[in-house]
Amino acid sequence: MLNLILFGPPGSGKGTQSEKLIAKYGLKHLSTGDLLRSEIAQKTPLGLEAKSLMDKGQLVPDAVVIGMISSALETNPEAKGFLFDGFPRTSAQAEALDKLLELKETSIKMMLAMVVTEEELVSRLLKRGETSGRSDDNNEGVIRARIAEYHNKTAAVADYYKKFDKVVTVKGEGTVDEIFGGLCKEIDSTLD
Ligand code: B4P
Repeated sequence: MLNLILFGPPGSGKGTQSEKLIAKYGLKHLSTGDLLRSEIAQKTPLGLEAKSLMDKGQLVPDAVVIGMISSALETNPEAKGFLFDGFPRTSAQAEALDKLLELKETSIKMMLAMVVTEEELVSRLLKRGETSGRSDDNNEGVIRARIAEYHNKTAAVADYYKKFDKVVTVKGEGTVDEIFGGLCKEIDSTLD
């Protein structure tokens, strides 16, 4: 199985690049952000709890997202591989993911970490907020809180995978196609 993590701060292009990567490599896309927004749209109790945290720019509890990923892995037994987008976001999530994959006798092949400056992140997210209807995108204070959560809790996830020599950094600024080219080059080099 080809299991990849697409990693980076909010607005680094994870969702954008995921669409292209799953099409090229035939992977199943697992985005915890998308799964949470689907719960919110259906007004489930989990969605209501998540919305109040997401609207403040905070992460939702580990147990909630680990549970969602666990059931998504169970419901896709035929997948050739998974692209994890926006997950894991804490060290506890990373450890849980390793255990879940071990049960399926597989593991993470590589973490692709996209690098983008903070000002570019804020500008992209404010721009998306003009049209997306996402309440976490239309307020600069909330966007900066999300970036702070990334530095406080999520950046350490890259250190976790560095211990296993699984992290490659990729430039996350430029055109969408240029960035996609950089990601594919790294993935293809592990498939040889
Ligand atoms: P996510 O849905 O994961 O969203 P995100 O990090 O904000 O954005 P993403 O990185 O996917 O956006 P993209 O760059 O593609 O998380 C939302 C919230 O859910 C979190 O704050 C948290 O509360 C919660 N959550 C999710 N997962 C969690 C977890 N595991 N644990 C706990 N909580 C969790 O797009 C940004 C914009 O940039 C777009 O408008 C795009 O068009 C634009 N863009 C992309 N590439 C560009 C380029 N090259 N040039 C210019 N613009 C570009």
